[in-house]
Amino acid sequence: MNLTSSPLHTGYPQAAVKRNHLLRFAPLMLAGSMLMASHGALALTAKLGTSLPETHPQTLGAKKFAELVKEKTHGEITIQVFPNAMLGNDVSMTSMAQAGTLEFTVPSTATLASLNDNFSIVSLPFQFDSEQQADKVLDGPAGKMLLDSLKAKQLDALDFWENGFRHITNSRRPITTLEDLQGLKVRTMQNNLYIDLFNDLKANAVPMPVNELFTALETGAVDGQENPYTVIYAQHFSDVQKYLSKTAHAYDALVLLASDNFMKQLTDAQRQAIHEAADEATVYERQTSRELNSKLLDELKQTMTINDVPASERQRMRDALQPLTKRYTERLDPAVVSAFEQALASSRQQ
Ligand code: EAX
Repeated sequence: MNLTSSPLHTGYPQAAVKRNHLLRFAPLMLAGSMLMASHGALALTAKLGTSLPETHPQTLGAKKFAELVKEKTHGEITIQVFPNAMLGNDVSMTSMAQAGTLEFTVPSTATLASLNDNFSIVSLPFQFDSEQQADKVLDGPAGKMLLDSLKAKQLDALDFWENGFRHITNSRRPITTLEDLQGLKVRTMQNNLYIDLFNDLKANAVPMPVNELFTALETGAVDGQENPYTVIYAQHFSDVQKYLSKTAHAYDALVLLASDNFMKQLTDAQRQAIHEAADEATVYERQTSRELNSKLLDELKQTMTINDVPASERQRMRDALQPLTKRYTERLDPAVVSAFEQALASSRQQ
């Protein structure tokens, strides 16, 4: 099987050029960044970087978003999608979007916790019972508080997308009890909550970008990792991991981010078109993620030993993580915590 090709680090392309300065650029520059759109308006080229391969819903959703933006702006805005961490990893691409040197990216909420600790509330272990509950909470006032908070970080957070429930894979043994995690070197996202989560479960957390993970698993630098089935499949982790244990220990959301620097240059109509395209692409991305997550298990069973984790053991993991949940919740904005708790409670009543 063709293993995950290492991302071609082609360096990142030219910065998004500012509309009001473009006119001073040489015609050559105009040829690269600005073309006359079909009905005479000036056209802009923007770049969207994802950290996951072409086949993952994060990138499939990005391509749908780009298609919808081109259609809704009548060709005025063309978004080029660069998958597989070609432009950088979640952390570096988020910084580039803040700086205005990348127009769009789609990191995990775990990455955004470094910009605003309140995003940790999404990553709390066993926080959500289902994708539908996550949609209700994230698409409501509680989720909007998080998205709106990024305006202060030069980011226009457009929508929550889905990465999915995260499960543990490793090369040593099936995880069927809390104790099975002890001593395992587990790669985590570069996020303090995930690092603490696996250390509190007596594993050894090893944070690193997802595009470095396949090699770390292949060389045995780490024993395991945790991700939704779509990432496990798209990154070919099944080639270098024997066991997949269905812990569903956390739900991971992504956020479609626009650089505020880019959005400020646009007309109201173009911004409206981008928000509409984002909303439509969100429905598509979540649907694609759920369809794939439901059928990939059969695919992964071909090469991996897959086990359920008894509810009693998942409860023991949850109990063991209570101190972490309390510690992180106490650090967050009480208004955000209260909004999430209300949204979770009302979603359980429906
Ligand atoms: O962009 O880093 C990870 O494990 C995440 O699942 C993913 O890459 C989100």
